[in-house]
Amino acid sequence: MKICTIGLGYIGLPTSTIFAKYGAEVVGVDINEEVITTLNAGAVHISEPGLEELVKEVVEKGAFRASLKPEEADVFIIAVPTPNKDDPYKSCDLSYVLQAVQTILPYVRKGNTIIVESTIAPRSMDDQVKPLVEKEGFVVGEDVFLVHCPERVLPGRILTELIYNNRIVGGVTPACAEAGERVYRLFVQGEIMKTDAKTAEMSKLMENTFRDVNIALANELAKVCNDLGINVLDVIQMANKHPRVNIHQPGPGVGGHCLAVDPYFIVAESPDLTGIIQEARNTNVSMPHYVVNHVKNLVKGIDYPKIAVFGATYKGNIDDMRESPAMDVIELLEKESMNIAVYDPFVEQTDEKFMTLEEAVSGAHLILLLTDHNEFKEVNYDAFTEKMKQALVFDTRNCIKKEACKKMKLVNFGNVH
Ligand code: SAJ
Repeated sequence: MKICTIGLGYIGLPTSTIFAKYGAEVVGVDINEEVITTLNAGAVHISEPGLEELVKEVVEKGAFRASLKPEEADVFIIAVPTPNKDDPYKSCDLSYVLQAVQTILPYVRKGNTIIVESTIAPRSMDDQVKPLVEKEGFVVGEDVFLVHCPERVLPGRILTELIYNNRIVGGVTPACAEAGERVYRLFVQGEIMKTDAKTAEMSKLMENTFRDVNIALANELAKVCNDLGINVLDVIQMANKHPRVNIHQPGPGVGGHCLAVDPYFIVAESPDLTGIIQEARNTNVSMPHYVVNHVKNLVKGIDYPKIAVFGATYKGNIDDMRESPAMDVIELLEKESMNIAVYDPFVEQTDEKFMTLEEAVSGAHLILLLTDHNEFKEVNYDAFTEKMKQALVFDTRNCIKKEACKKMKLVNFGNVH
């Protein structure tokens, strides 16, 4: 089977190389020339556990190569970004997907399958992608098979989850779903669930919305508990002993290119029917401000306090800063005339705010932990007390152990009130 993938980012590259490992001939297409050169040399431009080794392996065995131009293939897979549009409801910007479809159409032949993996608004396949393919004279479901197969992998565990997660294969017609299943059978060991395209679109969006709404509930609970002088972390621990309750973790907000983006795609389609989703988004978006208000209290009375920020990425143990709430907190703190020193072992120190651990804590009035990297869970915070002007940590992720802070005052969402 020859596969041509469009987009070699966080999803397109791991998907392409897994297909290549499991026997397909894969040509991966991207518009970035540097990405193409890097990959063809067997190196990677994104960090994900195991990916570099896999790219090297499939390039060396000649199963994968990167190119600026698409080629004829049996299967085309589109994995390009779908950001929010700059409109009041932040609707789904489908332009990169539609552009990718246009780019491959000259290479599409009868019998080919076209798969969109990018996360898309409900009805995009039926209402927007299908007409483009029909315009070329193809009958969808007979000549060309059109499928939406949303990716559902967790950054940091992509290569494992690609193989073992259950997979939704949404065909524009039942024959399209059959064709999609044949493609993913090559390596997927989870269940392959066949459905129609619009059900697949909505299922994917709702998975991330479910998580966003649940995190919002935890964040709202944190605010209420702090207001009433109750330890929210104890409350969550107690409540989660109930067999059917699973309250999520409060934190400085929700980031990444999925949870902070996808719920709006549903809202934009049905604004009058999505009160809960909208309110959850607002709650999560409010969290950086909430954290900053607590920081202001913790350093009250200090002129130009130095804040050592631990972590800038949107979650732990990855290098991705997209929609990171930590970056929002940093920006807000700077507006409050504070001296911000950021340490993140996963981020290249390109900006003068980013520095080494030593430099960040030296002379600081507060360590503000915003990302739960493993390294931050293992540090001995007491070792910093002499270097700091004030021995104080605010752990917004509840990940620092009490034993690491015997001399240092440890504040978290449970006791910040
Ligand atoms: N977060 C909290 N509290 C929690 C859990 C998470 O504040 O209890 C925060 C994280 O710190 C982070 C954000 O939420 O800022 C999102 O992180 P995440 O680990 O929940 O998810 P993502 O965005 O890395 O990946 C999600 C996954 N979706 C679900 O778990 C339902 C993944 O399976 C999807 O493939 C991915 O979105 C995607 O691409 O859509």
